[in-house]
Amino acid sequence: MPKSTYSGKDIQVLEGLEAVRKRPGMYIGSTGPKGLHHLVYEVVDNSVDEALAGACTTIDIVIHQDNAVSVVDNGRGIPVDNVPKYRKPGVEVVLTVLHAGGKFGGDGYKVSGGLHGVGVSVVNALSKRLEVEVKRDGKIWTQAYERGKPLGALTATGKSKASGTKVTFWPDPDIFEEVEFSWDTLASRMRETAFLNKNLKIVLTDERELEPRRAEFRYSGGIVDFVKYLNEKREALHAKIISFEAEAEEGTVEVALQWNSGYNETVMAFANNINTHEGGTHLEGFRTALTRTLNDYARKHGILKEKDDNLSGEDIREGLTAVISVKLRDPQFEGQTKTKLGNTEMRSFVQSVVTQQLGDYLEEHPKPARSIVTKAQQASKARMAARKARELTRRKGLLESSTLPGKLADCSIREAALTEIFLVEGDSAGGSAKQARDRSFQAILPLRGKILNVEKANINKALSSQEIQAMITAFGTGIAEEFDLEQARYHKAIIMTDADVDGAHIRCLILTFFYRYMREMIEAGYVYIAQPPLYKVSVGKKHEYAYSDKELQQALARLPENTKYNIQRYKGLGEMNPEQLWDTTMDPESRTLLQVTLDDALAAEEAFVDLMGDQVEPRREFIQRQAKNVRFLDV
Ligand code: 0RA
Repeated sequence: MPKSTYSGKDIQVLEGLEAVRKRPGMYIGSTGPKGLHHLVYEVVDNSVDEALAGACTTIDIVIHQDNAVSVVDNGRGIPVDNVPKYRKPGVEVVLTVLHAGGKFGGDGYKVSGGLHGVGVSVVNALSKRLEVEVKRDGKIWTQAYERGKPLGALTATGKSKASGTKVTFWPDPDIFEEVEFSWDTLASRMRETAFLNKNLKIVLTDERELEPRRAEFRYSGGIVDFVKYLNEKREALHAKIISFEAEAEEGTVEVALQWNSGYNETVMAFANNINTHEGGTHLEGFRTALTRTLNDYARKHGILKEKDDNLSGEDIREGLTAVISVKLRDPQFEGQTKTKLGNTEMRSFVQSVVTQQLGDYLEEHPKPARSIVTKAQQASKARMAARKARELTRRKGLLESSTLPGKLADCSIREAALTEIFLVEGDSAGGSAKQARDRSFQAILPLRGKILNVEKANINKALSSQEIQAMITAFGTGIAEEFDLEQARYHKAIIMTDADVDGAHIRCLILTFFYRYMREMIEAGYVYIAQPPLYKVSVGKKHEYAYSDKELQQALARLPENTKYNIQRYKGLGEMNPEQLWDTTMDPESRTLLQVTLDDALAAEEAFVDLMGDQVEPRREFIQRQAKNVRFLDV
């Protein structure tokens, strides 16, 4: 009798994929929209690795009508010959063995680390169906899987002179909360990927629309085009983007930068194409070099006098838009979200490259050099004035019994991890919220009307706004360079505004403030948006709340036929009595909170500039683009 060909290796493989299905969060972060989109990134990253190896020029991504996604590349194709250890074709190993993706590759720079690089096998495990087609060695090879298990062997089904891989997968509805891909999320990620891989063509097609939507991303300028794009809607301080690159034993570094006349710093750092949100050694090297080089230049040319203090890093980075991209062989990712580069050799490498090349640039371009230094000097003056003003407020505060804002109704518990603060639009809703709250752990800060748009103001002006001062003192963290997350007095800051246009505007203003001055609060997951109900459906004495139009339809559909009902549409928080406000929006047992994330830094940055910036045209375009998603408008 022939022995079974089923080996211990097969059992290990099945156990591996079972583990992924049991705890998907461990592999893709979540089973919400973020995790769902991660499936696409995982496959695309494998294609990008082919591009990094110089073997792939085009990646095609198609969202199909049934929310299946295809990723097609013209790389080398996943190897089809048997892997001795598994006695199975490379394709099957890559698709069923955890972390097998890079095993056959050379030792080039790979997209890997953090949640990335978990392997295509994870996508396979979390798909109700997956089909792979490989063109390689003159043939077309195909295989299909269900929930990670092969339905048959890899088979040659045709001939082709081309090479490449096509993966089509149907995310498993048993795993994901909702299987619905977002065009905006995918498009913005693919644009970013294209910026980071000069000349790589990425085409995204959405077949769910009557008229398929298509976008093509290909940038011959790479990260220079990235900076151009980020600064497009801003007024540049110098016309040409400064850029340089270098390669050495440590790896490669590319930098592109341009200052604009605004007040914000937009510096994005990547390591092996991964957005290192938490920064790391490459960013530290960049910052140190930037500060030193500009101060040296300013002194050498007498723009800074002997008696003057050095310009601070923050002053120098005011209005700076920059992209730093390093590639290295063995990236170490650290930090809470594994997006902080840890390789120490990158600090000195980036620092010396930037010091050298930025120094040369400044010497060769005296006009932009002077504008940049002058702008930093102005920032420095404004910051000093702001600091004085702040010290004054603090001292004044000390003379009073408490430094907390008068309008704040604080909670009694002092343990920050257990407490929350509601930022409420208007004094009247603030009043209801104060009555409704559980005062032991919920604090209320009413904000009057439209708070200052910090996108259009420098730090000095921002700090002189009363509402902004109130928020800062209430949170206890300080801002900008003095920001300290540890000092946060609450671990939930919940924005609670009306469900109308003004409410949306105020929410946007508050988010802009967080984004520009307390981004770490968002990164730490401390910022939330309250979800008041939109409707109340009453039948006799009973009632039910609906939080969306869909929920309203569902609630109505549940009613027995010919039932008389009444629908109340809530426009303002003030229309609810305190008890209703508690039940629907504030009670942790029954409420829904939306956690604000910085998932997509690029999309966030864009949206903030579009919505809150100086120019009207981008805002109009944004609104027109989003018009189809608008549920209702108040007139
Ligand atoms: C393993 C080894 C090699 C390439 C790949 C996997 C590969 C995986 C994916 C996933 C999507 N597209 C892909 N393209 C390639 C190296 C191949 C070689 O050395 O010839």
